[in-house]
Amino acid sequence: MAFESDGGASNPAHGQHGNGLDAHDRSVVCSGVRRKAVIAPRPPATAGRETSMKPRNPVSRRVFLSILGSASIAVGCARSESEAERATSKPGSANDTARRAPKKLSEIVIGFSQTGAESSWRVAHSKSVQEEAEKRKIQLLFADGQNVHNNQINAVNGFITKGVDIIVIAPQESLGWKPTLKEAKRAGIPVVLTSRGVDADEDLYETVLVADFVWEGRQAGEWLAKQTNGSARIIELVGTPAADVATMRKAGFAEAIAKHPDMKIIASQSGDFTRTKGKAVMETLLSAHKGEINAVYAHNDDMALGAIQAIEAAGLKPGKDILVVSVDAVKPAFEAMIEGKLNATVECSAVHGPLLFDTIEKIARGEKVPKRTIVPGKVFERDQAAALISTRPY
Ligand code: GYE
Repeated sequence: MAFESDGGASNPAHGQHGNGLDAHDRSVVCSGVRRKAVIAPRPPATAGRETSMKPRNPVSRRVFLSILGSASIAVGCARSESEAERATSKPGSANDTARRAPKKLSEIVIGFSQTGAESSWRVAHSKSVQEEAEKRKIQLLFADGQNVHNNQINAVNGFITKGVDIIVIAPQESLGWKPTLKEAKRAGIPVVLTSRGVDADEDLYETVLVADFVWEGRQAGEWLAKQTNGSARIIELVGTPAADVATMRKAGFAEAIAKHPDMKIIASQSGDFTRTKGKAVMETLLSAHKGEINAVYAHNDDMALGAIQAIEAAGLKPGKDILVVSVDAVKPAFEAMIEGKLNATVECSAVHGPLLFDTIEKIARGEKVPKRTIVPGKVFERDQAAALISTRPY
């Protein structure tokens, strides 16, 4: 595929919202002059499929259309796919990626399938992506999967049918993506994964932007080992079991505590990355294991915050009677650390927007991007919280 760069000469004064223009006949204002930009049609993924860029539901569509400055007009506004290319770009096997028309960055449309809004981390992640799209004046269609795998599959299939230029997926579950990714590949639409990975061949997506989830689990385990001198009876609050992040945070933690025979996981149960479920699970486990528990490892801050409520409701002191360590480093976790209720959190950056759009722009310019980019994190302890809370970006 090939896109053209804007040369960064966009003019925010001309920004529009919800234009709902057709792919074959989209007008853009170039340097104050209204012109017809010929945007070549994309070859359909399947015969008879809709190729129009017109949203089915214009209300749900977030449009950030960039209007170009003069520098980019010369190279961008009037380029189109040649007839010859059109004739040869027909759907084929997954290896047969369709040829795509050159486009300016301001003309590309990104379909973003988000997991949902299960945690403070996720809300911050969505915000970061949406704000960056707006900043760069790139159109972003946002689909909230509401934590239902099939919603995400349907959203991505819809993006393919609409003919978006790039698909971004923050997958709730790692399995079940292969047919949809193959379909995207067949349609020549690059796929970028953010926040979690999928269980599929690497050639079915361009790149994945994630943290080192095993490292995060290991950090939590090592921190707890140090605090307890290698002796603890632990409740593990697991994230969404079908997500790679949960499996990996579990594995990293297990690896760290395996070196300490007196560190035992009494119970390991999913709280689905939510505060409500974290609380409910912890309530049950506190009464099932009365007097036994002295540590909680939660795969995210939200579940830890729910567990803290349950511990308090049981008349115990979180952070003291029961040590609590989790992952994410969201602001509410810093507040809980300041209150002495959470002991430590392992940072997993939610600010993916700038990196994501740098990556998208590289892909759009035809540059190679690494298959995997690891967003680094660090461990924050209770004592550091008061000094650092104002610096937290999410
Ligand atoms: O840690 C958690 C969430 O996929 C890295 O998902 C993400 C995780 C994050 O809801 O809070």
